[in-house]
Amino acid sequence: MTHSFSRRGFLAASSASLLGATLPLPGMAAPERRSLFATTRTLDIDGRAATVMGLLNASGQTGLTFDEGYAFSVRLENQLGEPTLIHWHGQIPPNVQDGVPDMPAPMLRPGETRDYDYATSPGTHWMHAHIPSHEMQLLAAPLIVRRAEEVAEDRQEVVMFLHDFSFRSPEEIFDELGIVASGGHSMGGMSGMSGMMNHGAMGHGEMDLNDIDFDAYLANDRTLSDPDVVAVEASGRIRLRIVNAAAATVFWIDTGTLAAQAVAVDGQPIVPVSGNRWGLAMAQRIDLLIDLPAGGGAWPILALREGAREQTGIILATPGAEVRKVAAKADAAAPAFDLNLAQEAKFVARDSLAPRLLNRGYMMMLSGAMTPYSWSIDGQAWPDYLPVDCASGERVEIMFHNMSMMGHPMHLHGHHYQVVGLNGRPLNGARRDTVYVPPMASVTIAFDAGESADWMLHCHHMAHLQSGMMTVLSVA
Ligand SMILES: [Cu+2]
Repeated sequence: MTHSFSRRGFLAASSASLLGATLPLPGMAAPERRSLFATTRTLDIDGRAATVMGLLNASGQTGLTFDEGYAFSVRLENQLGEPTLIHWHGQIPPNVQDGVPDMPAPMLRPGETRDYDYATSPGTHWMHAHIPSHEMQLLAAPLIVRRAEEVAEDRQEVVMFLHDFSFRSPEEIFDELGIVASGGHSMGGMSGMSGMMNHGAMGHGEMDLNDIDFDAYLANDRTLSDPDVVAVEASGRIRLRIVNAAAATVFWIDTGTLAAQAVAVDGQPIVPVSGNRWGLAMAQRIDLLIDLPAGGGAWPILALREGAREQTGIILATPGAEVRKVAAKADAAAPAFDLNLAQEAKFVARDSLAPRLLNRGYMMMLSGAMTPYSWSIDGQAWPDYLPVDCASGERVEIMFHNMSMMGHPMHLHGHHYQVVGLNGRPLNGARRDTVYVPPMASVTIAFDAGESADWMLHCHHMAHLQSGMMTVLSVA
């Protein structure tokens, strides 16, 4: 049974009238409504001006930060010259506020505003357009909800927000890859592509790491030619919140001589793990605790492009410390990320799902290849899909079985699932919303199905998403 989405989404849009209502949220402090603007801004990319999109708050800064217990009470205004919509990645709003175009709410027209009200979900999260071409133009920003214990702890909060950037338009990049032009910006606008997809093509041959070459890799909107230098104190205690907001780049986070403790992934606490190098796939987050040495100094925190020499990063520096220039290319290529799932196997949830009987189990095949450029789930490419059906409250397991030679970060909306299996071996893994499934491997997730609605389930590689690598968790 194959569903085509477009008509259904159009009809469902009428429920968007619910969005205007401002309802009190039980147990949440009522804050002032915050403003958030989808707008354009200008970045300096190694001396060359670039006009990109962005999400700015009322102070003109990028992103939003809340303390736990405060509602997400936000008025979003579209200041762009075209329709857009923002998804609150890692949050669990009512489905009508989830921010996927026409699922069910329509996009915001230029100049239009919309109010959002829901209970925040704590952790390091982010927000971005659920429209690949917009996300690739950097329409994304941090969305941080500080846990009560984090507000109380004596730690300096530092955010590191990673992007890949190209002076080429997303449309040019999609053309180069051979993705058929969508002719529209909404997911619904992708209709018409599916008939041309090579359903279920199996990957073969060499592993593919990077299918798009970008012009720059950014940390907090800067390259290493003029990096973000964060003022810290000697003996300072840091909570570093890192978000991989790149469209199609897996990074290795390298803290160099500084030892770090990973304490959360995708905003969800884990049993602390020590180390100085951490892989981060697209849309994933990691919280690192770093205790600086007693003497002053400057410490680069780098993000190395997987399988390549390019790098970006920020510098932590005490007052007056000499900040040495870091090259934009490393001497040697960084390795591939987590082919054997060794990193994922280290992560154990602090708050595991309660054990209970499984109501539904699914195996989901991820397939596709570079030539022709085509990626699919269970042999379908959006707007064709085979939904994962379940009922609200049921315990569901999904095994992502990657039959392709490329890794896929798989994101489920509206849920914080737990990783419970790696290549068929059970584990009490991390809570997440985005898990990396390496080539020819399998990862199993479990969750209790949430609100009765259609929730997106897709690969967070923007070109894979654009080519249709998306399906729906349909909760009855
Ligand atoms: Cu993918």
